[in-house]
Parts: sequence; structure tokens; C-alpha cells
Amino acid sequence: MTDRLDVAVRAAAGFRTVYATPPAGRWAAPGRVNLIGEHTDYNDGFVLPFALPLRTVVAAAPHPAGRWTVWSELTGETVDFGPDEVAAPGRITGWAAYVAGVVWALREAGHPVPGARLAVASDVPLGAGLSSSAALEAAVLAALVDLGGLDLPAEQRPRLAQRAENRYVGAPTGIMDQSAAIRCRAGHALFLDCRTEQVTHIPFDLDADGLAVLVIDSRAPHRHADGEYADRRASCEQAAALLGVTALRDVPADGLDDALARLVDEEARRRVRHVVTENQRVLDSVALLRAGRSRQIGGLLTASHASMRDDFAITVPEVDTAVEAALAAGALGARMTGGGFGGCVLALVEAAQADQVAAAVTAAYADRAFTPPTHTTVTPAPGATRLD
Ligand code: GAF
Repeated sequence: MTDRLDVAVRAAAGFRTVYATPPAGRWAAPGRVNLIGEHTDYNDGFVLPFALPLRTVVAAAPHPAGRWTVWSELTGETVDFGPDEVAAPGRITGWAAYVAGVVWALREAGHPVPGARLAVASDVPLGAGLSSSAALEAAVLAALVDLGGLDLPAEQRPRLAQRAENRYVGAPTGIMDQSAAIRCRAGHALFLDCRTEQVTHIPFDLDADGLAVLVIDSRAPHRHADGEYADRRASCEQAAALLGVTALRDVPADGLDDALARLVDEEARRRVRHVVTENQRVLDSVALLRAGRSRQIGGLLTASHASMRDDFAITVPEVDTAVEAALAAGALGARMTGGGFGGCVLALVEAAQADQVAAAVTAAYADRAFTPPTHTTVTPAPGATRLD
């Protein structure tokens, strides 16, 4: 990545090349890692993500013909659409559906969306579980809101971007990724109550604590990730209905045994146990961070991974190998982050040990003849913003 121009420069250069005119502005939104709280968002629960320094940048200007034209650096394609294509979901597919979905959701909510020319460049890797789709939605949304002078406060934007993804793109995701891309703050993790959408910015100053977060791309292909995600979500909703609660959020940690006793299906019991214990791990992590005991969240991260592996069944051998090797090399805690079935692992490490932990993961991969992993260390970055 070091030999590439800055992503904001690339977006503006792409805009000038494609449209032969400069953009009116540039808007950026980040990818995210989730520190803890996996598959809890669509159960009305708690999550604790932070924004990555890896960003998607949209250069944009009003469209003279009131349409939407978008160019992507990644594919080199330009996709053009008008009001007909965004009258209902399904007309635009592929990567441009995330853009059309945002236009559709804004219009459906009654906003007078301005036509726009857009150019997209990104440093958020696709398919790595770092939420490249929400970064694209958030950056496009910020651009359209500003270009049109629309009245849409930041706290209402995640729900709208999620609607684009759920209804226009057709992916049944929760509210975490869009919230992270839009509402995160530099130097902080975002404690989000996914039922009320209340956010609390929790200071997470890794440098001051002598810590590092290592993000390791497992390089595991996402095997049936979409279908499995929808399946897990459906299992949770069915279990909530059987238990007579609105969402699994309503099963308290100290009521877990009673709830499990009321479920006959062993698989349903495991899914419920993951969600209920994971919500508690988020709350416990927040309490530790607030108390300045950041090292101690390590055990909770590792317990989260075990729960995803054993109860929610969303890990794959590559991510389990990365977690085990990181822990054996001295990581304070490690877990898969994101929807699962591949993607990234995060490890909380003493800053001085980051290299040795990364080397141990690489060696463990070589032993098993897995595709070599890649890794980077990250600190919490800001959410979506206008650059100029
Ligand atoms: C994906 C989804 F998009 C999120 O909403 C969330 O459910 C996550 O998987 C799992 O925690 O990133």
C-alpha cells in the first residue's frame, strides 16, 4: 500500500479523469474492526467497534442532468442510473448497488436527493470482514447529504444506510457497521446499544497503554458466508420467539440457565448462549476500559472467540489457527472480528510483542500450508467526514 497515492488523491484524480472537471468536494468513511460483540447487533444487543485508518473516499459534484453516475477505481467501471433504477430495489446490482441503495433509501425517506457524479477509491480491503460495504454507503451518504443540503443528522444516518444494505442490496445485516463508519471517534471505541442506538465513546488509547491491536487477515475465502449469516439471524429470531421475548437482548445473563432449559433444540441453545454471554462480555469490556484496565479485556476477547467457534459455529480453521498461534505467542487476547466464516482476527498485544505475535501466526499458517496471512496494527480513527 505504501507505493500507492493517498486514497483521497486517487478519488479526486479519478473524478477529473472520468468527468473532465474537478469535484465539488471529497467525503471519507472508514472500515472498522469490532473489538467485541459479534452477532449481537441484530439481537438488539451491544457492540464495541472502532473505526480503522483505512478509508473509502468519494469525490463528488452535482450532476447536470439530475442522474447518478459513479466510477470505481477498483473495477474501472462507470455505472449510470436515473430515478427509474432507484424507484425500487433490484435494478442495480454488484458494487454499484450500495450506491444506488443509498439513493433509494434517501428518496424513500422523503429526501430530495440531488443528482451527482461520484468517483470512489478505497483502502478498505473487500471481503476481509472490515466492512468495506458500510464504508462505501457512509461516504456516499455523506456526499449526497452535503451536496443536497439535506436535513439528516448523523445519528439518523446509520439506520438509513442499513436500510440500503438490507432492502436494496438484500443483505440482512444489523446496524453495527454503518454506525461504526458514521459515528466513531478517533482514539475511542464506540459502545453502541443497538436497540436504542445510544452511543458512548469509550477512550481506547493504545499508545498510552503500551498496547497494540494487530489485525490479521486470515485470507480464508468466505465460504457460504451470506447464507450462513442469514441462517444465524433466523435461528436467533426463532429462539427469541420461543422464549417470548422481543429479541435475545431481553434474556439477561443471570436468566440464561432458565432460558436454555426452555429450549429443546441443542443448536438453538448454543446460539442463544453465544448471544447472551457475548452481550455480557461487551458490558464487562466497557467496564474494564472505563476503569483503565485495558489489558484485562484480553480474556474476554478470547472467550468471545471460543463462543463464536463452539456455540455460534462461525469460525473456520484459518481463523482458529491465527487465534491459537497469537495466544501461544503472548497475545493478551485474540478473536475473529466481523460476520465470520473467514475475514480478520484481531489480537490485543503488548506493543513490543506485535512483531513476534505476527511472526508466530505466519509460522503456524506455513505449518498448515494455508495461504500466508497479512497483518497490520491499527488505532481508532474517526468516522465519516467531509475532507474538503
Ligand atoms: C456483519 C454485519 F454486517 C453486522 O451487522 C454484524 O452482524 C456482524 O457481521 C457480526 O457481528 O459485519
